[in-house]
Amino acid sequence: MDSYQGSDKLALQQSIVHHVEYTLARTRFDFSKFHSYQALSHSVRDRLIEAFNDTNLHFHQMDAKRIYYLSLEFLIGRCLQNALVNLDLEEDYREALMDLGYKLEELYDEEVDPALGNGGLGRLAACFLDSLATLNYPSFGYGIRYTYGIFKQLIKDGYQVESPDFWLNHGNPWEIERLDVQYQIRFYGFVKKVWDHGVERSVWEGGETIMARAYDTPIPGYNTQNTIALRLWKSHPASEFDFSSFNTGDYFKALEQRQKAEYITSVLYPNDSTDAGKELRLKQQYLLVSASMQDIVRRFKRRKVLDWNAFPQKVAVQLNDTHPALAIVELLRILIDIEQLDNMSAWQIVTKSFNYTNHTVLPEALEKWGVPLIEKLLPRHLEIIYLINFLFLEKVQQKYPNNWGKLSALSIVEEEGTKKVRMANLSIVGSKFVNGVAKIHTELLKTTIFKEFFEMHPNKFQNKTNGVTPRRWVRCANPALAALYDRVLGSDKWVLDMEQLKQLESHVSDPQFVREFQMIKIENKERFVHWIRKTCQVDLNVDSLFDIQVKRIHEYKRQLMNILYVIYRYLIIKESTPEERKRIVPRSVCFGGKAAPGYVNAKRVIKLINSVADVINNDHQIGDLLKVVFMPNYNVSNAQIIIPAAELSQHISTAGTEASGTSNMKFIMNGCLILGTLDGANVEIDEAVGRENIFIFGTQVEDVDNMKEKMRNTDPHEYFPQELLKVFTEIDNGRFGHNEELKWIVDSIRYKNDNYLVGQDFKDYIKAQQQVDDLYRQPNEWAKKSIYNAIRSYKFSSDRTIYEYAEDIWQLKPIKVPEPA
Ligand code: 26Y
Repeated sequence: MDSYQGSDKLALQQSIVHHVEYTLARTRFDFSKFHSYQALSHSVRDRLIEAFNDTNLHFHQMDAKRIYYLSLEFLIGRCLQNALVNLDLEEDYREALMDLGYKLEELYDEEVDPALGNGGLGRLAACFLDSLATLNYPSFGYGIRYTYGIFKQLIKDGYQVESPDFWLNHGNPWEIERLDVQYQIRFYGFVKKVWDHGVERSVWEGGETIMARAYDTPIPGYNTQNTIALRLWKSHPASEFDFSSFNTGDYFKALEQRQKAEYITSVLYPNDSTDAGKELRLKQQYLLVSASMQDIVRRFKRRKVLDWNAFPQKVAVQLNDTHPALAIVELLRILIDIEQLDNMSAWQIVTKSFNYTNHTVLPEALEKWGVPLIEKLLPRHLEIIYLINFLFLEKVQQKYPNNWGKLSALSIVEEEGTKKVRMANLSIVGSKFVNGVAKIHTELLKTTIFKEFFEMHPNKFQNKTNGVTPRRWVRCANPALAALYDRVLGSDKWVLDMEQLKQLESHVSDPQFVREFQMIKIENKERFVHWIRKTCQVDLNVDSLFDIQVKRIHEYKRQLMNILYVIYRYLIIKESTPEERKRIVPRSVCFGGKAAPGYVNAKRVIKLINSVADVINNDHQIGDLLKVVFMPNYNVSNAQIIIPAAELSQHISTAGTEASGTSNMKFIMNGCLILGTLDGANVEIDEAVGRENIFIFGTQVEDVDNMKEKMRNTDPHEYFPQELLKVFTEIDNGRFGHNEELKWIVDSIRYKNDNYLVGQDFKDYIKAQQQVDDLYRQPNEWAKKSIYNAIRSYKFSSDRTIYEYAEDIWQLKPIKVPEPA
C-alpha cells in the first residue's frame, strides 16, 4: 500500500533506524532483538496512523452511518504480522530487515499477545473488526483496556496454576492514548426529581465519579486504505481531588480514592460461562457502555443540524452478548435526562438503533443482576429499566390478555426470590434484531429459551452464522498454503473472496497438487513438533496422526470423553499382539485450554489429562504409537502454530450446547478433518464439506432430552458401555496415580448425572475413531479429504458473516477511503 513516507527498502530502513534513535533512544549500533521489534513496530505504526487519520476524516466528511460493535472482550492477538500482511508490506520489511541483520519471523515472536478476552466470543469480535475494515464498512469497536488480560496458565505437577498477565509491561506500540477523549462516569448517588417548565425531570447526582479515557488501536483492512478504530476505555481518577478528605488532612485517603478508580478496568473476569455477579464486573460493564454511548452521542451531535430522529440512520449498535446491554438504558438516560427528549421519542430511537447477538443457550450463562445491586450502583438506570418493562408488559397484556405465564416469562424483571434483572430480556426488548451464531443455535433460541419472544416478534430473530478471518487464520498462520493458492489461482484475490477456492475443486485429482498440499502439512507439523519440544519437553513423531482439541475446558465440550478414549486406546495397545500392533495408527493427542479458576471439575480434567500423559508418554512399550500432550496457556499466538499442523480436530460437545464454535472453521480452512457432533457450526460444516469428508457421531439434538431421561432411569452398570467401565476400573485402580481427584472426576459422571451424555455417546465415538484410523492408513485419501475441507470452507469467512450483518441488520453500505495521491 502507498504511504506518504515511501515504502521502498531504503525508506523503511531509515524509518526503523530513526525509531531506534529517537523513540527508543538507543544508538544504531547497540540494540537487541526486542529493540528491533519495537523500532519496527513504530515504523509500521506510523504507516497505520496515516491510513487511520485518512479514514476518520473521510468518514466524517461523508457523514457516514457507522456500526459500533460493543464487547467486553476483544481477543485481537498479535498485531505486527497482521498489520504487515494487511498493508502488503511484509516482503518489503523482510528485505529491509535482512540488511540490518534481522529475520522478520523472529521479531514476530517478541510481541506480547494482547489477551483481552476469554475465548470464542472475544476472538469473534476481533475477526469481525478485521472484516469490517477489509470490507470498508464505517465502524468502531468499543471495549475495555484491561491492565491484566486473561491469566497465564502454568501447569505445575499436572495442575493448572494461574499467573497474572501484565501485558503492558513492555509498552504497547499499537495503541494511541487519547488524552482529549475522556468522559465522566458516575456510580452510586441518588435521583433527584425537579420540575422544569411543568415537566418532571430526573437528575442523577452524588455518588462517585471517575473518568474513562480512550486508547485507540488502529485495525487495518486488507488491501485497502480503510483502517478502523478499536477504542478501549481505561478508568482514571476524576481530575478533581477528593477535597473533603484532603481538607480534613487525610492526604493518603484522598490518594487512595484515586487509586480505587484505576482498579475498575484492571482485570478481565476469566469466567466464560457462569456469571460472576460481582459489583466490580457491573462497574466494568457500565463504564464501557457509558463512555461509548457518550462518545457516540458526541459524534452524532457534531453533524451540521441536530435531528435526533436521524440517529438510527447514522448509528447502529451491536451488543456482543448481554454484557454491554446497559447501553440500551444508558442511551435512554442520555436522551431523556440530558437531551430532554420525551420518553416515547427516546424509546423509539433506542429500539431502532440496537441489536443483540446471543452466544449461549446454557441457562447458567444467562446474565441476571440483582435489583438491589443495580439500585445501589445505578439508581437512575433501575428506574429506566422499570419504565421499559412497564411499556413492554403493556404490549404483552394487549396481545395476550391476563396470560400470567407469558407475562412472567417475558418480563425483564424476575420476581421469584430476590428480584433480578434478566439482561437477555432487556436486550431483546431494546433491540431491533436478535441473532444466534449458527443455524442450529438460532433454531434453539426460537424454540427454547426465547420461545415466548419469538412467538410475539418472529421477525426480530435472525441467524448469522459465525465466521473467521482468512487473513489471520490462513494468510498469516499458514503462509505456505497461501502461497500455493496465490500460485494456482494466479493472484491473492482469494484472501478477499474465499469463494475463489471453488476453482480448486478440479485440482484434487491432480497428484502434483495433492503432493504439494501434503508437503505443506508436513512442514507445519514439523514447526509444531519443534514448538512442542520447546514448550512441553515432549518429542512427537511427525508421522503420527496429529489429533487436537483446543478450547476452554468445559464439561459440555467433553474433553473428558476425549481423554477417557485415550485411556481406552492405551489399553488396547497394551493388550495387542505384535501382529496387531503393526496395524495401529500412531497418534499424538494434544489438548489445550484454560479452565475458569473457580471451575473445579474443569481443573480436574486438566489434572487427569496430565496424569494420563505422564503414564503413557513414559511407557516404553508404547513408544511412538501414542503420545498425549497438554499444551499450557492456549492463546491466539500459539493457535496460529497449532491449527495449521492439525490433521484431526475434535469438536465433540453434546448436541445443543455449543452455540457455534469458531476454531472448527479455522481448522477446516487449514486442511484438517473434523471429528465432531452435530452441534453448533459443525452442522453447517458437514453440509459444506460433505458427509464423506467429516467424522460425525453422537446423539442428535432432538434426542438429547430422551437420552438424558434414559440415563437418569438406568443403573450405571447398564448405562455405561463395557469399554468405558473398563477405563473407570483402571482409573479406580490407580493406574494413573493414586489421586482422589481422578476418581472424583469419573464419579461426577458415574454416580451423579451424566448430563453431557459421555456414557451415551462413547460407543459411537469409538466407532468414529476407528473410521479415522482406517482413513489415515490411506494417506492419499486422507489428503484429498483434507483438501476438500480447505477449499469448501469459504462460507466460514467472517467477510460473509459481516456482509450479512451489514445487509440484514445494520443497513450499512461500504465507503472506501481514497488512496493517498
Ligand atoms: C457472563 C460472563 C461470565 C461471560 C463471559 C464470557 C459469559 C460468557 C462469555 C463467553 C462466551 C463465549 O465465548 N461463547 C462462545 O461464543 C462463540 C462466538 O459466538 C461461539 O462460537 C461459542 O460456541 C460460544 O461458546
